[in-house]
Amino acid sequence: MRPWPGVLQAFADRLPVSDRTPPLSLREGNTPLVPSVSITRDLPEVELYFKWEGANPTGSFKDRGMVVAVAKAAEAGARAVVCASTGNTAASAAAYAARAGLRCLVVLPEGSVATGKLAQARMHGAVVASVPCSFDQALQLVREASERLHIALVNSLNPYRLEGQKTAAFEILDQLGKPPEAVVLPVGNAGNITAYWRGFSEALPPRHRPRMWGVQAEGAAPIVVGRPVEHPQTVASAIRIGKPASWEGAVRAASESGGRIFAVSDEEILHAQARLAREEGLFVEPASAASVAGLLRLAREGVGIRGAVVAVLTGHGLKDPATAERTPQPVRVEPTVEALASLL
Ligand code: AN7
Repeated sequence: MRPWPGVLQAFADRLPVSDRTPPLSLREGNTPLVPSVSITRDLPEVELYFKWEGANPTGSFKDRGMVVAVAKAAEAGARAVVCASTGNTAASAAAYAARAGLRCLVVLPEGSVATGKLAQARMHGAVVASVPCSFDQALQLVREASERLHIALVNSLNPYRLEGQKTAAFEILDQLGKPPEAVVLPVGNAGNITAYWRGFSEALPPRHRPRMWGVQAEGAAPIVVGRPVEHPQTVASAIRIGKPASWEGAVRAASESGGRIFAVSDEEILHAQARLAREEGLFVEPASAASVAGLLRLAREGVGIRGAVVAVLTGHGLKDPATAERTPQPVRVEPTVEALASLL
């Protein structure tokens, strides 16, 4: 087996790269497509798979697009990159900037970023600015800053991000050996659903493309309610976004594919997260569990679902260890076998 080279090299023929693009790679992509062993039983006519994007180098799907965006920034002679982030974009930007020898400025909404993501940005040497505003305001701020300070913007407004992220669709087709009937994924800034739809549209003729189901959190569901949400609220901090940058891309993906964008409650998200961890062995962060929560909601509503369905698990649970606080505390016992036996 040849070693996996990473997204830039593996998909060079389908990405806007050339001989002049630096060969940046943390061996991102090629993430497992894991068959469901338990949740699939709730969906009798469905073959359910999880696209496990938490297996990427920084623990989220952002690495696919970030490697392209940072390599192109380096190719263009940039010395620094900047992004606003609910956390994962920042962690990924910091890692790839470190590897490429670029400076990195990340702008985070104060108090809204999970501990693990913040730790990543700091460890990778990014300059971390915490601003007392929402993610949406932070994104507006970095748009202006990138123009005035001449530093490369690596949010998904950067077209190279979505180009890189579309590669997950190519991998799913390869791993499944056929197009799935549907793909379900969380929607925050709406870049990922836009990118998946682009990938499937490039790879498949119209009638073979999967339905795209995008899931928002009820307290942060601007696309579902049809207008921006000024104070988005949800336990899933990664998708606490009130004015998605790729709003139209998400709407188009859902409508052209015969899918839809809908919302689930925080309770449904946490329930799905617990089931993934306890029944499937997959610890995902809350935002990622929205995909499975959405699928279970569709099943309850009696939406006819059959065939191969892929739920995208966008980020690793270790990024947001606070969610484990809801589970039983460790039990303090004496260091004896008898004490352990009494626990079982
Ligand atoms: C785990 O890092 O927006 O709909 O700034 O971290 O493409 O935004 C993260 C988003 C889903 C939503 N799952 O994807 C950021 C950021 C996880 C995420 C999403 C995010 P988009």
